[in-house]
This record gives sequence, structure tokens and C-alpha cells, in this order.
Amino acid sequence: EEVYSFSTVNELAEAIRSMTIRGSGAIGICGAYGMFFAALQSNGDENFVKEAGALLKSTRPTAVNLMKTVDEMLTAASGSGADLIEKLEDKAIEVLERQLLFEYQLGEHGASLIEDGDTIMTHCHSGALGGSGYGGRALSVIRTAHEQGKNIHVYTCETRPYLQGARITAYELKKFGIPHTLITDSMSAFCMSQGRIQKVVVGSDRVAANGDLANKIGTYMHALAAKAHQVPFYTATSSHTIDFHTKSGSQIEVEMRAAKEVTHFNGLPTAPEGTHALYPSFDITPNDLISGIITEKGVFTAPYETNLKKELDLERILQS
Ligand code: RUB
Repeated sequence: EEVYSFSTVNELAEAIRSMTIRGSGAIGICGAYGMFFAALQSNGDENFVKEAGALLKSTRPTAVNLMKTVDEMLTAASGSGADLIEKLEDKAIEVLERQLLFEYQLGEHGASLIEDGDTIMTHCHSGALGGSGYGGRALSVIRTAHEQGKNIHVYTCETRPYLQGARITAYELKKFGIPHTLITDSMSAFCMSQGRIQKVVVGSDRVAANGDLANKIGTYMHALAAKAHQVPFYTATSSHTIDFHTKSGSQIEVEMRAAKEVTHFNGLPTAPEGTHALYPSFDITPNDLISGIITEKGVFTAPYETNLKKELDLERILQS
């Protein structure tokens, strides 16, 4: 287990850009702490904090939690004067605690969909801070079902080229004592055709107002396979990841990463020198392939635009 420590906003921004820290929930929290670091470094200069916000937002464009938490921190910083550090420290703690609470709550809602004896497939790694929270979002659903005493098994997808499913999800499942089997991205349709998978639960980096979702590349093909084999396909997310400013998936910016991350692994070439490669880091799953969106408020079904907005608007009105 490697332990990293950071003390400046630039170090944290680089850790997010290089995927040392990754997953939408985790980078959202790190966005908040990056802004707190900026306050510590700023000598009270609000402009320094604003520039830090722009730097953090530029690191990964698809995950909306990062954008939203940086904006929350900027609002807290605005006009805070001598209280800048204290305000941003309080806000960062609030963001972290909210995320952990949401993970716990959505886990309870999602687990109600899981039946005794299910094998659940998940893709990539949907966890927070490497699992130091309740287990992240897809994993929170899985872990809660396991703790309720349901006899479940998990298929974790390897997820080329970073292998998050193999390296991180498998690590966490082992830690939680949940039986699991590692498969590679391309095996899901065959496994479904054999009746080996009863549910799919993935995370998401951004959910558009109409329920289309962006998640790790490969999610879309799993959703297509799930539809073809009548396997329910869910995303475990939180209201914070739903972006009502983005009407549909076609408006979500999909991060394109360096081709070298496909042609090399751990610095070693895996393809002939000069091979061209493409790396869209995420894909968009259209809402008609999704059986339900699990959040801390419950499980939302289609029509997503109406159902998500109704519930989450009510919340905003009650809070104001
Ligand atoms: C990770 C990924 C995860 C979502 C949801 O991508 O796509 O499924 O971020 O994770 P990357 P969580 O490794 O490129 O950041 O539920 O933990 O927010």
C-alpha cells in the first residue's frame, strides 16, 4: 500500500492530472482540499485562490464533482477577508463529510436492488479516496448488500489501460471480504450470455439532466450487452454528480488522454514503436440503457429528466 502526502495546490493538481488520485468522488474531495491548500499558500490573496480554482478545474474535464466543489470553495472564499483559511478549511471538511454520508445513504438504497445469490458486475473503480470511506459509490452498494448478509459475488472488470478494476476494486473487495472474480473489459457480454451476471452497478463521472451518463470508457458497451441479455444496469452516484446544466450526454466533454497511456504500461511499451493510439477516457451511456440511477435520495427510474428534477428541486426549496 503506497502512501502519498501533498501540501501545495500544485502538487495536488498534478496528482489529479496524472491519475495518482482518481475517481470522481475522490477528485471532488481533493478539489476542495486543493483550494484549502491554496488558502494556506495565499497570504490572504483571493486572486491566488481563484487561479488555484482554475488550475484544479483544468486537470480533468469530465468529472463534474471537481467543478462543483471548486465552485463551492470559491463562493466560500469570496469576500472572506482575514477568515479565508478558516472558511476554506470548514468548507473542505463539509465537502468530505457530505460525500461520506452520501456514500453511506446511497449504499442502503442500492443494496435494496441486490438479491441473495446475485453476481454483480462493476467496471473500473467506483470508490472514494481508495476506499477509506464507506467504499465509494458502486462499492458502497455492493458492500452494504454484503453486510446485510446477502450471499453475493462480484465480477470486477480490469479496465484498460489503467487496470483500475483489477488493481483497486479487487484490492478493496478483498479487504471487505467480498468474493470476486477478475475479468477483462471484453468478457462481459459473453459472461452475461452464460447467465453469470445478474446486475451491473457502475459509478459515474457526470449524469446529464436527461439521465445520460459519462463513466469510464467501456461502460457503454457493458450497458449495451446488459440490455441485450436483460441484465439490469444501474449507476450508483450522488445528487452532486447530476449536472442539470448539461441537458444530454452529447454536451459532456469527454477527456482525451495521451496515446502513450495506451501504447505503454508502467513506462514499458506494449505496442510497436510509432503505433497510433486513441484514448477517450470516458464514454456516454444513453439513458434508455439505464434501469435506475441510485443516489443518496433513493433509486430514480425513467423519465429521468422529470423524476430527478422533481426530487432534487424539492430539496433545494426546502433548504432555502
Ligand atoms: C473512474 C471512473 C469511476 C467514476 C465513479 O475514472 O470512471 O467509475 O469516477 O467513481 P478515472 P466514484 O479512474 O479515470 O478517474 O463513484 O468513486 O466517484
